[in-house]
Amino acid sequence: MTAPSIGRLIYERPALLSSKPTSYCPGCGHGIVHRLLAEVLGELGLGSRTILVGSVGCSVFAYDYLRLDSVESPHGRAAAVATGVKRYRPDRVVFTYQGDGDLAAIGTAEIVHAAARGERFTTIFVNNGIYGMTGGQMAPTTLPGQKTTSSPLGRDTSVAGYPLPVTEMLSLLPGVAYAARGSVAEPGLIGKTKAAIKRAFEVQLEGKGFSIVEVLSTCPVGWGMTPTAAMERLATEVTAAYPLGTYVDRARGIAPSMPVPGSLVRSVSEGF
Ligand SMILES: Cc1ncc(C[n+]2csc(CCOP(=O)(O)OP(=O)(O)O)c2C)c(N)n1
Repeated sequence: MTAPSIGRLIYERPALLSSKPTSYCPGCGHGIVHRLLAEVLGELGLGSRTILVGSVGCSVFAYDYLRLDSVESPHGRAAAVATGVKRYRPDRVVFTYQGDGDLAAIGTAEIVHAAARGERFTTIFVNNGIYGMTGGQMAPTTLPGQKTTSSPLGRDTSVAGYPLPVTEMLSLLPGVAYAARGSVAEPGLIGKTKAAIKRAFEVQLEGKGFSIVEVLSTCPVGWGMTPTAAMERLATEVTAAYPLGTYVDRARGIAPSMPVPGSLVRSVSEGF
């Protein structure tokens, strides 16, 4: 642990967070999420038995920043790799760390089917609404009207469709034991996001099924904003489109308010 003092603030680096400077831009949320993971896994005493399954995107070097065993996966395939790792080593705690381009575009099939199978790993899904690493192109999560390098006039839903609400969609699947959406927009929300990440790992330890925490995050460079303006946009416009909270925690009796597929079939047939 190091403890440099910044005025009255004491910054203690969690043991699972490396001292290596990251490649992240000023105002990017990946560093905050890394720190939350290091804190949670340290507090749960899981550092020595956790395997990070990395992905492709700005967080591709996460294995350098988190002091964990790790496996790197091809773009979008983290859920498939994690499936293999967890099935081979069920004694290990396994999680994927994926951006929205990785998880919600090229990796949609992998994440949906891993969740449907109820694979017993955890996914940390960092949604900054854009392809950050490759220069800020439109992602499936980009908001309607949002300008990106591949939608310079703003996302036109008549051409590019509507954003994918990944956490809402996955929460309908019975294999999903826990699904929540948090944010890095301000300290109180970061604390709640940390609690959600902790709960997701607890659910994995209990062997309940798949668990996911989506974390709404920023990409000031890709959004063409200052870090401060990006945080404000995250707290307002982005959060309005992607509501925060626990969508499913089946062990605690929190289930989706929308009918799950089985009950939908029943209620439709009963209704007619
Ligand atoms: C098979 C393949 N296709 C495309 C790419 C190019 N590529 C690298 S990162 C990336 C997007 C990553 O965006 P996201 O997952 O949202 O993460 P971020 O960089 O925003 O954190 C793409 C398309 C690649 N590396 N491999």
